[in-house]
Parts: sequence; structure tokens; C-alpha cells
Amino acid sequence: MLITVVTIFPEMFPGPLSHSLIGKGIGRIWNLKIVDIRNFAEDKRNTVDDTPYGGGPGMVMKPDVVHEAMNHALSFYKNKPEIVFMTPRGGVFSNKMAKDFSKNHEGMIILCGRYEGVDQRVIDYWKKKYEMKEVSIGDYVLFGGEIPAMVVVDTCLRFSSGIMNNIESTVEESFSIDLLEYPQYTKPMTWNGYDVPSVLLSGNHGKIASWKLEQSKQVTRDVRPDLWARFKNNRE
Ligand code: 6GU
Repeated sequence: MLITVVTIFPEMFPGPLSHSLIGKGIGRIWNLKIVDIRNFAEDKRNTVDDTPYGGGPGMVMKPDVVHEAMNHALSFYKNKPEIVFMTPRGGVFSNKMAKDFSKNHEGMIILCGRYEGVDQRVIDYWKKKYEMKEVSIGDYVLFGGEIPAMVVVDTCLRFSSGIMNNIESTVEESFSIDLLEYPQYTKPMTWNGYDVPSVLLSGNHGKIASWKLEQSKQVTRDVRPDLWARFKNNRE
């Protein structure tokens, strides 16, 4: 699986993606390529942006430059990869989206937006011709799509085979996708006057399982009423 990130800040990668299980999978389970948009600028100054028509603050990334960078990224693939444009104007990223993206074994191209935006025409073209999807990671605005791209890569790789060899934990997590995780404990049994819940020491697997589910329900109800409502809806 090849993941290509198209960005004006190539030095931000692989960054955190070179660590942990994801990093260990690089070169074995997946590969990362970076396309520097600036290499596709057509003038001496390497201009990638310009002032917006109609006025307004900031700069807009030029359609011709972004288009050439994207075409270069596409040339790395035999078949059609997923194409994702990171933008706060996109649909909100989810586990389900990540699962769908990771089904494409060809991999993905992730375009990172910057500044006040990207010329709408190149977005329209790639959406129409290559089914590019616009994706946001939540209701807040970051300076650019690079960190969101890392979030998407991390999440998608958790669903691709080989990295998460601990099958049990993926299955368990996917069942409880609408519930938050139950709390975890490890040694020592008593720390700073706090004890590990005794049920976890009981050896009664049925009791432990129902305790975990109850804890998951409780924390979800308290912290995420939106998820709780969805969970109850899906159970009915
Ligand atoms: Cl994808 N980009 C930016 N710049 N800000 C965001 C985002 C993306 N998702 C949430 N906020």
C-alpha cells in the first residue's frame, strides 16, 4: 500500500509517522511518498499561491501548480488510489471512513491544503474526474492539512492487515465503536492508595466482560451523550 502526501511542507513528513507500530510498518506493509507542491511552480520564485479574486484575506493555492503536483502523485499508481483533500470544509473523518479508505489496497493520495484555501476549480476537477473526497478532522481550524493528513494515515493503517496483528483487540474495538473504552489497569495492585477494581482480579471472565461493558456505557453516557444516543439507536 502506497500513501502519497502532496504538500508545501514536505519536511513535516514522516514526522510522527516514523514512530510506533506505524513506523515499523514503513517499507514492509506500507510506503510513504511525499510530493513537494513547490517543485511544480512554473516561475523562478516558485510561486504556489496568489491573491484571491474578489478580495479577502490571505492567499489561495494556484490551480495549475496543485494540478501538476497531483498528476505527479497519481503517476506512482497502477490502479486508482483513494484521493483525499484535507480541508476544514470537508465531511468529518470517522473510523468508518478510515475502514473504507483502507479497503483500497492501491493506497491513497492525500492533498494538504494551506493558507486560506485552494482554487476551487482544481478541487472541482479532481472531485469529478477522480472522486476526490474532502475530509476534515473536526470542528476547529488548523493552519494546514498536514497534521490532519497524519491523523488519517494513522487511523487507516490501524485497519490495514499486518500492522495490528492483535486481531482480538481490533475485533473488540470494532464492536464497541459507538462506546468509549473501559478503563485499564496494570501492576501494582495498589498504587498511591488506589486499588485495582477487585472484579478484574476475580478470574471470573463473564463477570469481567459485563463489568467492562458497564464501564464503557457509563463513561459514554457521561462524556459523550451524542455517541450514547447513537449506540442506543443502533441497539434498537
Ligand atoms: Cl483537514 N485542515 C485544516 N486546516 N483544519 C482542519 C482540518 C483540516 N480538519 C479540522 N480542522
